[in-house]
Parts: sequence; C-alpha cells; structure tokens
Amino acid sequence: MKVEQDLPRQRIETPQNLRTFLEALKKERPDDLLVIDKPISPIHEMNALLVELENRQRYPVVLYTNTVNHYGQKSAFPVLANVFASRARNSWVMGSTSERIPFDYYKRLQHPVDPVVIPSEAAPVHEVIEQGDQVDLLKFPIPVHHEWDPGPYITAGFVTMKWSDNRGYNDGLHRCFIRDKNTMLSFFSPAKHDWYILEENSRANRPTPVVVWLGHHPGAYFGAQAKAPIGVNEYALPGGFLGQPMRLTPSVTWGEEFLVPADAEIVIEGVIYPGEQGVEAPFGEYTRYYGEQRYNPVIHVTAVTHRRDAIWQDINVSHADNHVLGGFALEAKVFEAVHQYVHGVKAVHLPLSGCCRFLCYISIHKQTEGEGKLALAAALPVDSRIKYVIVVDDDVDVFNEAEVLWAFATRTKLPEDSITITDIIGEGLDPMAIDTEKSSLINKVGYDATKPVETGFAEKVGWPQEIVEKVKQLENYVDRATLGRLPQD
Ligand SMILES: Cc1cc2nc3c(=O)[nH]c(=O)nc-3n(C[C@H](O)[C@H](O)[C@H](O)COP(=O)(O)O)c2cc1C
Ligand SMILES: [Mn+2]
Repeated sequence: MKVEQDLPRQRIETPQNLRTFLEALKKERPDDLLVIDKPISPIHEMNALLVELENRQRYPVVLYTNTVNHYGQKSAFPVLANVFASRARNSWVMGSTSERIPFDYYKRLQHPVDPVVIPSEAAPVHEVIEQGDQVDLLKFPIPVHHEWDPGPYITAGFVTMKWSDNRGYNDGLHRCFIRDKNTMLSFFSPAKHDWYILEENSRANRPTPVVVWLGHHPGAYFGAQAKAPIGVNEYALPGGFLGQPMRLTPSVTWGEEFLVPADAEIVIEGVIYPGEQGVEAPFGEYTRYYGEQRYNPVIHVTAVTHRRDAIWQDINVSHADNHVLGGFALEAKVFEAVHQYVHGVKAVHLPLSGCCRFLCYISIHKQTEGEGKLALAAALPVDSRIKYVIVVDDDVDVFNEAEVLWAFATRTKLPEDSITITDIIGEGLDPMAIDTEKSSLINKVGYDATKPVETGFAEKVGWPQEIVEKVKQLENYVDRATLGRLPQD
C-alpha cells in the first residue's frame, strides 16, 4: 500500500495503546481499577455511579463489562470511564508527580515526535470495517450522561480535521451527540481550531472530512489535548507522552489523504457539509450546568472501524474525569506565560473546585515587590476560562485550598492587592458571561496574596523541628483504638 512519502515507516516493537495502559495499571496500581460486572445501563446509570464514587472521593478507572446497546441488546463492548479523574494516577502515567505536572507537561510538548504510517492490514483499528449502510453507531453501549441530555454522546473522542494547504492535522476533544445510527452533531466553540477549519471550508463551500477517534493510551490523550499553536501537526504531540511515534494508518474513506490513529479502539469517519446544521443539546457541560440547545454542524458518518473486541472509552463530562484532563494544558500554559516574567514560579494549580478552568493558584518565590502582580498580569489572559487567579508565597501549598484561602484572608488588603479586567472575552459556557453578538464577556480578577518582602511581615507560628517529628508518632501517646474513635470534624 502506498503511504504518505514524508512520514517514516519505522517499526515499533510494543505500540502503546489503551490495553498496554490497562495492563500496566493492573500490575502497578491494581487498586486503581474497578471492574463492574453487574448489569448496568448506559442510560444515566454508568455516569451516576461514577458521580457517587466521586462524592465519596474515590476516582478509580471503571470498566463496565456487562453492558447493553441502544437496541436494548446485550453488548459485546465494555465501557471504560474515569481514566483521567485522578491527578495522582495521571502523574504516574506521565512519569511525574501531582505537583510537577504543569512543568513536565510543558516539557513534553516541547518534544513532539513525528508519527509513523502502517498499512491498513496491520492496523488493529481496522480489524472490523463498516461502511455505508453497515454503519450503526447505536450498536455501541454509548452512555447517556445526564437526565436532560437528548441521547448518547461521545465524550472521549478526538475530532480531527486537516488544515487546508498542508498545514497538518488538528484535533480536540469535542462532544458528539449521536442523533441516529449514522449522523452526529458536534460542538466547536468559536476560536477553537476545528471551528476555524470549518469556517474556512464553509467560506470556500467545500465539505470537511472529519475523523473521531477514541480509546487510546492516556499519554495519547494528554498530547492530543494540548493547546498547540495553529498549524502544528497535532498527531506529533502524543509521541512526546508515549515515548514513541503515534502509529497512523490510511482512513477507509480518504486513504492516505487522511490518516487515522492505528492503535485507537474505534475510529469514526465522516463529512460535514458547508452550512448544514442541526439541533444539539441541552447538554450537561463541564461547568456542571446544562448548556442551552443550539444549532451545530452535522457529521454524516461514512465509515466506522474498530478492534474486534473494542472498548468504548467514555469521559464523565461535568466531573473530575473531564476537569482534570482539560486542566493540564491550561496549567502548562500558565506556567509558560508566568515564568517568562517571574523567575521563581514554584507551582501552578487549577483546582477541581473551579472545574480546573475558572480558578488558578500560583505560588512564587517572591524576591521583590510587585512580582505578585506581575504574575497575575501574565496569568489572567492565558485562557478565556481563567477568571480568578490567586498568587501566594512558596510557603503555601497550592494543592491545599484551605491554605490558599488562609493566605488570601491574611495576606491581602483589597482592593489594592487585586487587579481587575472588566468586559474581556470569556467562556461562553460560563453562566455569568454576558453574550454579545459574537463573543461572551466576563470580568477577571487577580489577587496578590504574597507577603511584602521589603517591610517584613508577621511570622507564621512554629515549633522546634524535633518536637514536630516526635509527636508525629501519635501511637506513643494514644492507643490506636482511642485514636480511631476520636470524632472527625
Ligand atoms: C472531555 C472534554 C470535552 C470537551 N468538549 C468540548 C466541546 O464539545 N466543544 C469544545 O469547543 N471544546 C471542548 N473541549 C475543549 C477542547 O477539547 C480543547 O479546548 C482543545 O484544546 C481544543 O483543540 P484546539 O486547541 O485544537 O482548538 C473539551 C475538553 C475536554 C477535556
Ligand atoms: Mn489545535
């Protein structure tokens, strides 16, 4: 088979995929995998169960093995969800730590690896190929997530398009509503790169080829989810996280003109025709509110290919699985922006409480007055979704929200220690945003909760280190049973 000439055909011994991840997880972190083999419905039940676990502060990867499809028939395909819900587990995948994720994520993006191409016959995702009338998305046990959602949604699918003039592939996670067995509706918020591609093609009155791929090693998700500059070949980004090139194969619909990830579980190929729109949503958004019904582009599915025993990967939108994954790219971008101006950036955290989007905590090693505000000025414009930034000193743990708020409460004098930007472009899904004809406006506020360095500041209370260490052995003072009975506040 002829393959794209400019891509190498290097052989990869152990291609990384969703299965190699699950194997490693079983071996190294067995308690992180919860297999539910009791019958469970894809309609609300799968996601409600993940939320119940989350309410109990449990974030395992969940594999539902006993599923039904949208004809009510027992399905051969299991559903896997919550892969990204735990920051600690993600940092293990990345070979990093919870604290270091923004820095390591940023570093890996600096080292893209060109993908390689393999023939269709060797591609696991081409074990089953269905085209034309054979296409039936409803054969999969695709979850319906929230009560008001109009039906099943793909939430872990990278919607991939090509820039015109050979500027490479772009992908982003965009939800797809399964309208019927072979049409889907997807949502591209304005200024997302896929949105630009659609606009460009629409103006030129040409159809847009679209590929939605899902089920892959989480490293591939981390790379593909990056917010890369326009024109970067986004098939090269997973390589930096997988430690090997991503394997691609010619699509069924367009051959080598449009390559698809060979090691994905499922690939859906389709076309968006210029100007065609259909009704989509309401949908439970990552904000934890329903987003309103809207007109969105229609994807006409031309082919579905999958591994014979494909695993349907789902992301529990509106919850940690969605929040945590999307937050890394923003944390890395905040680090990138702030460290250009402030040298002592120690940590960056977009906490779950702000959906890993709206709130941002940064700690710095402050060396001179004004650095706190400099950090704020750099961080606030990084992304339309970042609304509030709090900068603290490096004696405050940005992963402990009680500490951050303590610093905010005791180290700020408002309004002097804040900067406000009014009526700046914000996130359309933010329920507080004011919609204009073309954009959504919000206010952004940054709080400088760093101590003054030149005038001195009240000292934190403390104890001699050896005493602190000694009392850590609480069992030397109180027996375990008594300790266990002490009420928790
Ligand atoms: C689980 C998940 C679902 C998402 N769904 C959408 C969506 O439906 N529409 C959208 O515009 N962005 C969505 N996003 C955000 C985009 O995937 C993200 O901004 C991405 O970087 C866009 O790609 P781009 O940088 O090439 O524009 C989602 C993110 C996550 C983590
Ligand atoms: Mn992009």
